Amino acid sequence: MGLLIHHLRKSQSERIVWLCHELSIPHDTKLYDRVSLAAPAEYKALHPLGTAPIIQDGPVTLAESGACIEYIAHKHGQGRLFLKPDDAAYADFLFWWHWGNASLLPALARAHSARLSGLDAAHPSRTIAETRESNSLRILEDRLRENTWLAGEEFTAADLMAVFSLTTLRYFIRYSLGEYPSILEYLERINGRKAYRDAMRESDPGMQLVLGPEPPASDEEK
Ligand SMILES: N[C@@H](CCC(=O)N[C@@H](CS)C(=O)NCC(=O)O)C(=O)O
Repeated sequence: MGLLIHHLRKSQSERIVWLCHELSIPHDTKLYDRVSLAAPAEYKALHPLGTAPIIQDGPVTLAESGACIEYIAHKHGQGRLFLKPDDAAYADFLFWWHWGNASLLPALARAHSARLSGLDAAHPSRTIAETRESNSLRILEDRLRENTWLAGEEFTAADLMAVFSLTTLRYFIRYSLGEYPSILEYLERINGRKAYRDAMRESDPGMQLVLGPEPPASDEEK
């Protein structure tokens, strides 16, 4: 069996389909619908973590975005999209590569949960969460004002990791990017990549891409 991407619709596993398009890596994609926002039982049975993405490659079954991206890029893509230690932008690359899933997404999710839970706007748990959320978007805006891609001049896995939180995630966590012109220009550059558009068509056929300042009107909540 070759590389199989189990894609939960409108989820982080879109990153894996996008990676394969960027690197022209042959793959199959199996699509799953959410059940009350969660992954269906069939999906959860694939791996103890039970969250998207999950990939299979011969005897290997792997979950967790970072692990799946590193595995595919190094095993099937000659390490492309990962800068090497002798690259001048190596430290920047490492920071932004980890930041996307270790800081940005948790900051957005935590602030969203604090608001959903009805916590008073002045409650420390909410103010801390919302400060991290706005700080995350602010440092991203500052970075992209001066740089084409997150690591600098070169599109890398760091971009691949960050974009979901700025786009499809906004079907569930509806926040505005209206105050962040450099992030919006960056999303235009992302949409200029054929691999991105092809991957989105493959992973979520018919889905409206979320690239503008305002999130889609939707009933979905996470
Ligand atoms: N840190 C994990 C998070 C994965 C995750 O939370 N995926 C969401 C989709 S965006 C999911 O599977 N949600 C459905 C569920 O939890 O049942 C990763 O990056 O792979």
